[in-house]
Amino acid sequence: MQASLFDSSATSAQQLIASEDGSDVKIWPQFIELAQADKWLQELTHHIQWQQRAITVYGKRHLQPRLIAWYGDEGIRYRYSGDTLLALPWTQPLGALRTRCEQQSGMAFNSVLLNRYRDGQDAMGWHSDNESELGRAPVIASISLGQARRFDLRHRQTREKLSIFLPHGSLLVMAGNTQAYWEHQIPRSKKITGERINLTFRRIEPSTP
Ligand SMILES: O=C(O)CCC(=O)C(=O)O
Repeated sequence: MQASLFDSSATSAQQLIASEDGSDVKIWPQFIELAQADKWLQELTHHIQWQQRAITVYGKRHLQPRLIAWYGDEGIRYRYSGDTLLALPWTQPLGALRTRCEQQSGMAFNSVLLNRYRDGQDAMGWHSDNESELGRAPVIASISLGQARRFDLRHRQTREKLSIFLPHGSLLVMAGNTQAYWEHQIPRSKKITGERINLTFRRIEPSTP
């Protein structure tokens, strides 16, 4: 299912999912003004410590098909798929983006996972952001910069599917029980040649050792 009422030029919030199970997904298609989004895209492309890291999926080690980076408050770690990331210190643009996301969502984020898709061959498979250190009902604020990519959501039980393109400068917020009931992915695409950077602001529970 496409998100049919989605207006990619809107600056206000559009509700994509609001279900009885408590799932809640909203998008602000033009959250960041164009000139500023262009500036941040350049800045992050050149001044983030990008890495291609190995993870374990179904018992096999392989390189992730994209570049990633992990920044946040001192000592914040993120473990997923057999990898542990230790946060690098906040930079000025990441701090500014965090503030924008906090003001919009009313949440306090202590970390950000960055993904860099070099072209349509870079992708992210089906998953939920449901690691225990994210807490029971995590709020994830996701900024997209650069080439618009398709973002798919799939309900774990009903198999309902929803697809949208995430525009340059957009903010997507997944909240409530979204991570319990829905998976998401960025699929490969032969047609895509441009680069995209995605930032997902998160709150890691401080009690995690
Ligand atoms: O690139 C995206 O928009 C999705 C990122 C994502 O799913 C994640 O970081 O868990």
